[in-house]
Amino acid sequence: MKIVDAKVVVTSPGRNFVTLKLTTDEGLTGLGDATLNGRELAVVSYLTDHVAPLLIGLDPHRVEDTWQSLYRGAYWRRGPVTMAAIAAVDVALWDIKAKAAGLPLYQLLGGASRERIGTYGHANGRDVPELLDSVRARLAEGYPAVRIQSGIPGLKAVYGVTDTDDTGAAVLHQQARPLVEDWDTAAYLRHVPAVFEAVRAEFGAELPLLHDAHHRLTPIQAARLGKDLEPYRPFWLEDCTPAENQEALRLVRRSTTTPLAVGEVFNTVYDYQALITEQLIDYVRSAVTHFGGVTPLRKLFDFAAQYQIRSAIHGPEDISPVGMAAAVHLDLAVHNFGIQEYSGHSPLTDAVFRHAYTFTDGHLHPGEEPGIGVELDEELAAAHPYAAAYLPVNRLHDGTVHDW
Ligand code: KDG
Ligand code: MG
Repeated sequence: MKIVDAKVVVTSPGRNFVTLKLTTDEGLTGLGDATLNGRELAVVSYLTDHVAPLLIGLDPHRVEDTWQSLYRGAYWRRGPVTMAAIAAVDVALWDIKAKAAGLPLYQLLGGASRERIGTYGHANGRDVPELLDSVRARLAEGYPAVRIQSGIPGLKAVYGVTDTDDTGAAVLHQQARPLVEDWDTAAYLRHVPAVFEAVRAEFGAELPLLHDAHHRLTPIQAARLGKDLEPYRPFWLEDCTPAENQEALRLVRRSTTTPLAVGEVFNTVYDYQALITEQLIDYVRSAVTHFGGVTPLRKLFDFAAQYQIRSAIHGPEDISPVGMAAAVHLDLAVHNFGIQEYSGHSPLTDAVFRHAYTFTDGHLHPGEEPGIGVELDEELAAAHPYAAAYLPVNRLHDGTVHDW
């Protein structure tokens, strides 16, 4: 079997998605997600100009070899653009291989290690009463665990709150310039423990509660927050410090027993090396889409498993249903699965990407269709063309740019 066509489809059924579609001489097709939120067209160029021509004529069964040749052959390794492009190829090849075998992808990854996949949903509110309503809504939808994000007194626009709608889904900013949010770490650190206290008082001790600090704190601030949250037993504190500095988590880890999750902006295993071998974290959060695909993410999970660290694949709305499907197959197969982030997609997005995975009672299952189980409606995709959109930037009260 040979690859005869490699096509990149960009569509915006409410937000931008980049999809690679490979076709073989036997008529089999494979899909891969290459969406890099806010920088989509850079990956489109990487794929169309530099990768697609190399794929024509290759045997699609050679998944590992193709991955290695794209990773090592470029010489310029790593980075989100490169790794999103390689991820799309990797997932499309796994999709073809599994279709050729007549099996859902999870069977090729070792088969099911569990019956279904536990998720967490997003609850958010501009203030505590609104957040409590949002938690109630997620529980009514069946979510077994909830990420809580709240507005901060004195701040106008805050991550996870003002950029989300009442279903917890992130709202797209389709505009030529990024939205500006504001930030005050001291106000945040004062407020978050009170938010946890209110949610625990309303929903009890058992509900798993997560929180995302979105890379905004210094190590000592993160240590303070971890300690302050301990009485409320969070499921995890996510991305407490900027991701580039692995050493920061040594200080945080020494100071708190609050479990730590990181990795949504990581691209390779090298970003995790010290974090895993020194057991500084509890969950690895990379997405199939940004980590180079199923092939390296599976290796990461096996590495993490040696240190009792669990998977928690990144799953916001900017991961397309193609990336989500790949994640759900991997979740079902790996032994050290922890939890899957899941917000779902709009009905229009689900129509563009018809998928076999299901979400029932707060749990996902990849379904039994051969491959990853996603079909792209190219006509509908073309009816919703790319629209420039940016993630927000964050500024302190004096105008200084802060991590978003
Ligand atoms: O594109 C940025 C989002 O993927 C990110 O802000 C979502 O932090 C996020 C999460 O945990 O889902
Ligand atoms: Mg996050």
